This record gives sequence, C-alpha cells and structure tokens, in this order.
Amino acid sequence: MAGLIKSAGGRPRPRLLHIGFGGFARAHTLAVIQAMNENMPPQCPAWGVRVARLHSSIRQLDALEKAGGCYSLVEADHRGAFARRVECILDTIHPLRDGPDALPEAIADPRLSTVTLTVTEKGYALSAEGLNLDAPEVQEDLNRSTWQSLPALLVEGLARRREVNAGGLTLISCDNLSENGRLLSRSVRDFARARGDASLVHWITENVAFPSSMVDRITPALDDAGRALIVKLTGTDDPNGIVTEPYLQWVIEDSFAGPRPPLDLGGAQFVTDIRPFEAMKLRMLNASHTMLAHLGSLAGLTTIDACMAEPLLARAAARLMRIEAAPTLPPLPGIDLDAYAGALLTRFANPRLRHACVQIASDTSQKLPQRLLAPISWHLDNGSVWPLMALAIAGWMAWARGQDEMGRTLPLNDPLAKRIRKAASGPDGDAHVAAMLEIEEIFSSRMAKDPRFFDPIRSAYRSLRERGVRGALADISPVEGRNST
Ligand code: CS2
Repeated sequence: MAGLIKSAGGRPRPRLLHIGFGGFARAHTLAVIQAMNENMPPQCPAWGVRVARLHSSIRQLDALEKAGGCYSLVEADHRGAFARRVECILDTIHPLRDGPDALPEAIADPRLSTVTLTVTEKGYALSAEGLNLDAPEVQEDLNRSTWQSLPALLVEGLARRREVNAGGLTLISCDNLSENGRLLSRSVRDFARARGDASLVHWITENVAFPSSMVDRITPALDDAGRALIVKLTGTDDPNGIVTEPYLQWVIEDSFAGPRPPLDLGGAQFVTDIRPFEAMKLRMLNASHTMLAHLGSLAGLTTIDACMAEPLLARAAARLMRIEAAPTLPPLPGIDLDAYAGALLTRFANPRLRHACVQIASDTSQKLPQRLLAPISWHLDNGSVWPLMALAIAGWMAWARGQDEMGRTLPLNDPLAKRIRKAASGPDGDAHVAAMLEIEEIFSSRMAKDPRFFDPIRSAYRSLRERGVRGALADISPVEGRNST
C-alpha cells in the first residue's frame, strides 16, 4: 500500500469496509475516500478500506489484490479524459474465497468505524412493510442460520461486534432509495427480530447509526471503448479500471455512531436533512433516466446520449425534470432546480459514457416507487398533470411484452421477472395495463384502483401502441405538459 502511506502519512488501519465492489463504488464511494486521504493533513493517518463482495465473482477481487489494492479511474466527457489512481484499499473479502466468517469478523473488528454499501435496490430485500421475510434468501438464512443475504450478514456481524465489545458502528447505504438509511436500519432490525434476538435489536438501536445518503455519479458498465480509453491513458489493461463522468455528489446525513470519516475532505457534504436532496436526485435524474431508457429502447436507441440526440426525447427529459418533477420537490435553499436540470441534460448527453438503456432499464420494479410513484402521488394530491411520467410507466409496461417497435427482443432483468412475465402473458392493450397494475409488490391497491392514477397510464399506453414512441411524445402538447411556471 505504498501509495496510501505516501498519500496521507501514518500507517493505514482498516477503519472502513465497503460492501458491493462494483463499478459505481469504484467510481464514487472509493474515489471520495481516496480524495479524503489525499486531502488530510500530513500528521493524520489515512483511512484504510477493506472491500467485499457478497455474491458476484471473485475474479476482480483477486485482480485487485494482485494490483496491491490499486486501480485506475478515468473521468471523461466531451472536453477530454483524465486518469487517476485509487489506492486506499487494504485488502478484499469474499465469503466463497475467505470463508463465511470473514465478513462478520471484519464487521466486529474494533478498528472499524464505518461500513459503506452499494448493493443495488434489491440487495435490501424489502417489501412495503419492511424486510421481506418471504424472500427466498432471507428464508434460507433464517432456517439454516446462515448469512448469505445482506441483512443476515449485517446482523451476524453486529452480534459478534456486541460480543467482543468493539463499540458503535455507522452503516451508510449508497443506493438509490429514498431514506436509504432508514430502510437499511429497518431491514437489519427486522432480521435481528426474526432471529429472535430482541436484545440485539436494542443494542443496535443504542450503538449503530444508519445515516441516509444521496449518491450521484453516472457510471455505466465498462465497454470495449472504455477499456481501450483506460489502456490509452494509463498503458495498462486494468481489470478494475472504470470510466465515469467528471461530476460527483455524495450528500450524507450527519448522524454517526463513532468517529466520523472526514469524507467532506473528499468532496462529500454532511447535512442534517437528507430528504430534499434524495428527492431531487431520484425524481429529476433517475426518473428521467428510467423514462429515456424505456422509451429510447422501444424506439430502437441503445444509449442515453443517443436518446439525447433525438430532439423529441431530449425535450421530454427536460420537461419531465422541469415541469413534472421539480414542482413536487420540497424547497432546497440555495439550489436552482432549473440550473440543476440544465446540468443533468448536459451530463446525459456526455458522448464518452455510452450509458446503455438496457442497463438502466434493469430492476425497474425496484426503481418505480421512489423515481415515479412518489412524485405522481404528489400530483394526485395537487390535481396537476403528469403525461411524461405516465408515458415512462407505459414504456416499462410495453417493455414487459418483450419487444421493441422493430420486433427485436428486449431482455427483462428484474428480481420480479417471473411475476412481470405472468402479468404480461395475457392480451395486450387496456387488459395488459390492468394486469401490470395488479403487481402489488410495486403498486399499492389504493393507487392501482384510483382512476386518477390508472386513466393517464392507460391513455399513455394506448398512445404508445397506436402512435409509437415518437408519435406519443409528439402528442404531448406543451400546454398539456405544463403544471406551473
Ligand atoms: C441509473 C443510475 O441505472 C440506473 O437506474 O439511473 O444508476 C444513475 O446512473 C445513477 O444514479 C447516477 O448517479
């Protein structure tokens, strides 16, 4: 770890653990930790990170070990590309390589202060009522006293931490869910309760903090062109290299259980109320991503920048942000939502990212509530219109039937794929919309039965089927799309 010691004097200790070593963590969370270490006063010891994966392949972790914990990160946009080194990682953990006890032991290590997590929305195994005790992986952990699911693993680690009296711990969720900290806390407590350990639930309440956090950096899965760019800039074909955009945001609720890593030195921001930041990002950025990914794919476009090159889709993204999402947001002093939308549109058009629509359109069942259903609820309460949000949901429903407008196959990657396929196996048209709205893991029955909710979606779906994506978008008149301003 020569680079780490050089970057911020003193011997690095494993004070941080990151679970979910994927492209986003490499481009975002670990990049902030690296910058924090670089910007710390020379007398302060660096914060060393251990990185872990729960299920995905061991290969990249082995490669990272071989590279001494270092990898290349390239930030690229139309202005150019710039390579950095990330070298804050001490070692790696994978249950299949290091044994089932390695991760709980890492969580129980008294030197550890903070765990960060990027496990995607589905990793939390949540239902509307809290932890989904019927999820097969949760069931299996409960029945066999194993810890393969995230909640079971965290509970096992925290139980051991309590046993060795290792002190409090902070767990920071970095996934795109509203109030992700509260949801993580719910998932962990529910599992501890289901394990029958009421005293552990109490200990967790007293000793563990679950700050919510809003994360933002558009980071597509690495493609061949990205790999070639890394080789060109660094001279190495780094198996853990990643290409991302220059923009980065990490807003963290300031509620820690022990020593707080000075992540602000790495570009993060600590705030007392995270909710307005989360809502802004999920409803403006992620909601329009979901809309573009589905409508763009149906129309035969494969990347977000290609969508942005089509005036109808670019205008739809701008309108969804400015007219349908922005009015639903709580005030955020000092933030100009119009300028925020403008910056997002430029980021979406970044030609170096080639962000695949198919990637964004995966796991949509887990994304609809916080991205689209929450702002639509606001519109229902306020009597305002939401034609583009309706078209986004209709686009997802059309995707579920498996083909784009040219008859090419659209893959359905979703933890609810079985349920969605069943709903999509009946006749098309209004009946299909009705069947999709019956998926109660996504739509509450109150919402699904409300004509103010299903009518606009049904009309949007008809319009998509009769006029195609471009026709349906062209039919949304500026007047119809206007709520305020
Ligand atoms: C995207 C996000 O895949 C998706 O659903 O909307 O991963 C998005 O790129 C990030 O949230 C940007 O910060």
